[in-house]
Amino acid sequence: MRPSRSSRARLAALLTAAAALLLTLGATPAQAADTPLRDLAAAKGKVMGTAVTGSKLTGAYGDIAGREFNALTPGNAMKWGSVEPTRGNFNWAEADQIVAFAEAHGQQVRGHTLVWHSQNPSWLTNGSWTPAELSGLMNDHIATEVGRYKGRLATWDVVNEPFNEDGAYRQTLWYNGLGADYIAQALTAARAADPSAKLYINDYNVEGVNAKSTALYNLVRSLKERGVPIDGVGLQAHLILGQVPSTMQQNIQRFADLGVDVAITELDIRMQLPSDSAKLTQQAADYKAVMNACLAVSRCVGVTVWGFTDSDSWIPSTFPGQGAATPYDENYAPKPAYAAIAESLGGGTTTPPPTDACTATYSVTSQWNTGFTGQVRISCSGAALSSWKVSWAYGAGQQLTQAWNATCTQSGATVTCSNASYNGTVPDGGSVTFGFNGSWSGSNPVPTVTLG
Ligand code: 9MR
Repeated sequence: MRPSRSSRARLAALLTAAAALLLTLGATPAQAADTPLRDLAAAKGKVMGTAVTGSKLTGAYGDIAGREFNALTPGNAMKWGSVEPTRGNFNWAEADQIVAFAEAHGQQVRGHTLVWHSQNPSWLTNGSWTPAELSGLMNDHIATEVGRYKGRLATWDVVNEPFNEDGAYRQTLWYNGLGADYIAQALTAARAADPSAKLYINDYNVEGVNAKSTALYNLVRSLKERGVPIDGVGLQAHLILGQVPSTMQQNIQRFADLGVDVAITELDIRMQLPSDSAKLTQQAADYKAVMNACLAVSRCVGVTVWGFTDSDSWIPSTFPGQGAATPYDENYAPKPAYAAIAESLGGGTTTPPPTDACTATYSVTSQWNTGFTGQVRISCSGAALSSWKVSWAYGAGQQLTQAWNATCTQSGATVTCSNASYNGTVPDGGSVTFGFNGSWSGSNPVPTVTLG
């Protein structure tokens, strides 16, 4: 017999509850912070955003996007190729959906992106245009798209990725057709179409001080001098594990000093797969370092992650073998990076009671201008060890110089120490301590130590 409508509904409800329970159980290793990231960020007057895919904004994905973030960036929905696939035929469905979702959830929207060399419709890239035609196409596109959302979007990435790595202008449809002035033209058109939106130039590999970020800096300075409307720079921050540029805060500050805002617009931190606890610990330290670099500069308006879950990240398809770049895993369980973001924003995380009966505790026992001495104590209660290994990731560039009563190595930020020949045994109710010297500058935060 076919189940009745009501028994089918009950079955569906039961299955949903079971799925929710599984998700909850899956999430226990790294509990979500008590306070959503968006509330922590708002208390500091900052943006905590995520890129989203419109079709996914239901179920757990929609719940997290709405609960944890106070800003959304459409990952692809507002690109020219998405909104005008054939000339004069517009498709605003996904862009409209994301804007409506954001408005329903009290979130800002970052429009992304108007003038870029990539993800353009083929009718545009395959056409042959005089400079006047090209300029007309660009200005009309900006007027149409920015005008459609006038007064509703906080920010636009007006020009995306205008520079090569060496700081020369990228040879694009726009640069080749209109010269470098396409940038000023685009900004001017965007301002005319929505005077209340903040207008940005956005690029990657411009997070630290280097040739490319210096070219961007010089461009922004000259635009400001000329009175061209420019409100901010977006530092995308597609980063590699353990490679947060040490000059990031300094770089953010120099843009701020020009009188523009700065946003971290596309943060993700990729690693070689599979991930493991040492890599995820390092990643958490890296996320925290980026957050702290932004939080240290008042004109840094906030941070947007480029997808909040590993199931919605561009990394695996673009960098085969790499991934795990976002703060939530593929099953929506928060990773250590999530807790690191929450901590940087002043939140606490609810950590589950330790399941191991042996624990490792790190402490700094003395510290002077450039150096410090620290120790790790491994204690057992209700269990014992015959050998041990601990690891941690330094979050502020600290470097181990010497260790005693353990064998230690440091690779990037990650330190791994294992027992000496004579102190592998930690009896039930006993402890073993080893010590080390290191160097530091700026700050010397205590890392989280993993035993095992
Ligand atoms: O996340 C976007 C991905 O889905 C697209 O396939 C890709 C195409 O280039 O663009 C990705 O987003 C990019 C963003 O628009 C600009 N900065 C680099 C991002 C990653 O490629």
